[in-house]
Amino acid sequence: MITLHHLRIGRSLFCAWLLEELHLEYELKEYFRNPKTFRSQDDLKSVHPLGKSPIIEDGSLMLTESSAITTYLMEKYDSENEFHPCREKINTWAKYTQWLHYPEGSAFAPLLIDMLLQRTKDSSQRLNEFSSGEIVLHLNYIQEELGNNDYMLGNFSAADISIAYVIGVADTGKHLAPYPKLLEYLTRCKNRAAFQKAKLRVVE
Ligand SMILES: N[C@@H](CCC(=O)N[C@@H](CS)C(=O)NCC(=O)O)C(=O)O
Repeated sequence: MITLHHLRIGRSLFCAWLLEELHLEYELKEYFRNPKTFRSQDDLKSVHPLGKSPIIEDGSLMLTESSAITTYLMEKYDSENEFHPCREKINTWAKYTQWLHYPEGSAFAPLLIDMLLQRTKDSSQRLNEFSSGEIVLHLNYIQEELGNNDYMLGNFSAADISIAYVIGVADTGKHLAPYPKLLEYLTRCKNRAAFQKAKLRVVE
């Protein structure tokens, strides 16, 4: 059975969401952040040297990085291509891959900087200018690309789990007011039965 190592609060909820979409059974192991630093603690670091979640174990495999975990789960458990396009449809597959990696690779960094600035009440002008400009750039891009579709590729795919995570972070940072379509998208994603199931089990 798969084990999901979940640091409260964090993005491993989104990994649980994918496991629920796939109807996979999983054992959940929970960890808590240091209340002062908000970082992970020795218990998670004893599982993996980075001490960052999500981490999954599946048999002898231990895997980190949300997008790599998604790719692995798709390869192993989505043989009917319900949640990811097959590689023969190379252009659709390439766009799927872009949306899968874009949140961690590009869109999350300015949101993280902004989160840290808000949390520490730091007012570094340079960081503020960088993060606010980049956040607008990325949110405009995602909303534009979503267009009138329900999901990034039209139908729901595992890449939506990556995008919904980053849109959720933008929502927490109070950046979504000018982006009604992204707010609707986030609600649509979170209303999925599998997300609701994951949320009941994986406490944020
Ligand atoms: N790029 C990694 C990021 C993992 C990560 O930073 N996870 C956060 C939780 S959302 C974490 O474990 N933070 C604890 C720490 O860095 O001390 C991924 O996509 O899985």
